[in-house]
Amino acid sequence: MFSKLSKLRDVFKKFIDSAASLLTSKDKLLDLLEDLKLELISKDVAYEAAEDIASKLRVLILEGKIRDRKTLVESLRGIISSYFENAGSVDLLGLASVKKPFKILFMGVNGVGKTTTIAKVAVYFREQGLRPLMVAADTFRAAAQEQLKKHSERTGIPVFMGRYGVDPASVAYDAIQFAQSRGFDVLLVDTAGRMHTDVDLVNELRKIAKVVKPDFKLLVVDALTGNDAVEQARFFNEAVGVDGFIVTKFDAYEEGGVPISLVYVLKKPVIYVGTGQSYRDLKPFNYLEYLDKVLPVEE
Ligand SMILES: Nc1nc2c(ncn2[C@@H]2O[C@H](COP(=O)(O)OP(=O)(O)O)[C@@H](O)[C@H]2O)c(=O)[nH]1
Ligand SMILES: [Mg+2]
Repeated sequence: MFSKLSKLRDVFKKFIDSAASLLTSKDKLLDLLEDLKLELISKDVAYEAAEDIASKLRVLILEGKIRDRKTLVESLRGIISSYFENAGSVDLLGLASVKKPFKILFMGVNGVGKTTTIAKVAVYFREQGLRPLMVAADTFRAAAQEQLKKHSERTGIPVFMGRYGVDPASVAYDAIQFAQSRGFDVLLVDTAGRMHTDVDLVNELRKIAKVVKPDFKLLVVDALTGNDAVEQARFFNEAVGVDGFIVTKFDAYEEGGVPISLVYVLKKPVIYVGTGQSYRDLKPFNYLEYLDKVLPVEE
């Protein structure tokens, strides 16, 4: 699932190598922590998360719990694992299979890969036996409608279109009636990713959320935007709430820290990652696999 992420891995490796040669001196070990913190931040680990990792390690060092390389790696893995565990996990397919129609609101800034991701999720759900309907509720840009229509033509997954400039909440409302009468299992609602102002965007999203009453609010972020992904997460979370994330462009992502930042700061799980431009390039996110890549137990 994770071919890249090499820069975060290098940071951890360098830290572990240095620390392993200084285990007899608590002071020297403690000195490494400030450097680790800064290096983590430079690899997209949010400041608060990097600080927490360093301070938890500090306690373990002072308590004499870091005895060898193995306990060091395990401690680090334990600290970061706890962030993912605290964020919980979501079986979106399972949820979508029991409630009909299951309504998912897709949110995200333009360009992150939101519309492509909707098509990927729709294809995945169809493969699992569900009937998805994509809803083009971004009526702010004419191109957004066209984009979803194109994905519909290529995948054969139906799309409910709103006219350009029409109230997106009314498009979403009509789409729900349509889905109910035609027996669709899942509604995947595309929303605007930018408007004249942030206030306009927040008001529009709130209005859509009020009408749609989504069963799940998914935020799509682009790994390559690094710390901005977390800022976007805060923004959408404050505006309408976020239940989970999809992180796109993982196939090209070297820095590596975005998943840690999202789960630490927002305490909501990463559900899927985008791993390419084709419809099949969507993978369930497994944090243990992610940790195996950035912080392997065996060196
Ligand atoms: N490499 C890669 N490209 C992606 C991924 N997801 C989306 N893209 C590309 O990102 C670009 C923007 O995607 P789009 O769905 O139009 O973004 P939107 O503006 O958020 O709706 C397109 O060229 C997509 O093919 C991914 O997981 N990996
Ligand atoms: Mg789009």
